[in-house]
Amino acid sequence: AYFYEEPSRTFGEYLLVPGYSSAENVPTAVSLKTPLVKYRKGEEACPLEMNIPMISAIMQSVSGDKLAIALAREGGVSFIYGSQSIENEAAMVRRVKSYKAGYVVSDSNLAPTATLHDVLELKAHTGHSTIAITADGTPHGKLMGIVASRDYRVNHTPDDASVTTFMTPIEKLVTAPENTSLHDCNNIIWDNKINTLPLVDAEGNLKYFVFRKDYDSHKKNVNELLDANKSYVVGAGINTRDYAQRVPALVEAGADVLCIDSSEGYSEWQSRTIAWIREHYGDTVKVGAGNVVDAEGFRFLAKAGADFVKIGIGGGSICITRETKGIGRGQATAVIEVAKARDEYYKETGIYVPICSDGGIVHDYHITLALAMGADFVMLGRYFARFDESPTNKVRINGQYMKEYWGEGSNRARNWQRYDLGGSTKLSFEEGVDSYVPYAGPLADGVQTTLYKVKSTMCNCGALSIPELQQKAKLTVVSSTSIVEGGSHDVVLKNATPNIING
Ligand code: MZP
Repeated sequence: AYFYEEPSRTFGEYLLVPGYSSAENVPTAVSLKTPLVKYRKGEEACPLEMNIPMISAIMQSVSGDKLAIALAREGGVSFIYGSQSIENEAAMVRRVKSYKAGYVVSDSNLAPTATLHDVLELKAHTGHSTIAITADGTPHGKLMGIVASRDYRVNHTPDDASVTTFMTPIEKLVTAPENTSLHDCNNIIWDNKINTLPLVDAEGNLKYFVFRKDYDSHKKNVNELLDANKSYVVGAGINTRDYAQRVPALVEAGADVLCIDSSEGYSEWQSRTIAWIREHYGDTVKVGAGNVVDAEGFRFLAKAGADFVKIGIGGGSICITRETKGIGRGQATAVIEVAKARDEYYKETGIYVPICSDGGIVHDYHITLALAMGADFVMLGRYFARFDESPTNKVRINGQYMKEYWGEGSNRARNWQRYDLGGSTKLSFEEGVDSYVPYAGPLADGVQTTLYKVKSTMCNCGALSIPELQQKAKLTVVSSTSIVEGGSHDVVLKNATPNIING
């Protein structure tokens, strides 16, 4: 047997040591752009990039079409779960792809006293987040006004975290009650010489924006302003059994990227699946593979032609693989080793194969650590399951709102293919649990808060981009005593809420 000299470690055992921050190191200047699929040295741009380094787990309790739309709006990508019939999975992909953020209505359909609610009525059945009002109701008509729900801003300014930052061109923040008529909105905008009027509800919470008529008038047409010809990017999970049927259906439905979903990716089944895709689609169909936890596993999948490689065995919050089978590796050690292998492979071949740290992100700062250790992006299950948009029930337990969250290896998901080792005997023992996670509201709010923290930490490390963070980060292993020191200690907390899992 081979014995590793060092124990394998996980994120909670590391901290970042700050570097020099210049005056330029402010969160709004940080870019979180990252490649999703492989590219060759010298190529102008990676064929598929993300604006934020987050993808959602290929799980029944996480990645349905609703969550996929919400995450795509934030600049990330969901992978629709594959543990369902081919038809249902393809239908989910199709729903995401056919979703349009913008919707154009004719000014003549609106009375001069029309309120925002009247406009929103028009879009209620379509679910669009942006309404443009043009003189003739076509995207090319004269723009009369734009109404956007609060998540609009993230489509257009993905790096902004606050309303005031969003409205940089104006000097003062003017808000109006959400039932102000559009006509009055325009007067307020005009009187105050502002571009954007946030509308708030009775409690003062931001609800919608109304934009000045000529807002973004440099844009060619309204179509462009509404991201209308573009659909959201969405991924989909596949397995190593029915790929000859599932892949064509997902490609036909419009999936932008696929990923082989397996707890153990260093296998002949994965290379056969990728080879089949290359034989039938060449490089036009992008497919990630995994999961692996060492350099050997990475090299195997990179050579097999994977577009990205996922890292992680046994670290997922709902995972009991390590307890059941005794396999796995501390997530931090796995990421560090695979990142080194990715860089070496790039030097040797000129091909950059992005890597994804999958599972085990408990605190927001774990994302920053994973990126600093070399991950190009992270995959999260528990994190996304907590939001409104995840497909599971919201329930009240002991006075607290919770969302259900179960593993793909649990009896509830019965996704035995994910744990399949081939051969005729099907695996049927559980490797995952069925659980609750504390409800955390809308995805947009959660993701923006998380990423603001990530950007702030990056600034503390003197980094304005993920590659710069990877180059400049200084990481230290911490002792168990200093981990205790890192939380509040030796004080009695005023608002301590017992028995709540950390969100
Ligand atoms: P987490 O974000 O909840 O910590 O982990 C999510 C990851 O756990 C998934 O992306 C997947 O790799 C893994 N997973 C999903 N189901 C199971 C299971 O039932 C599992 N064991 O380990």
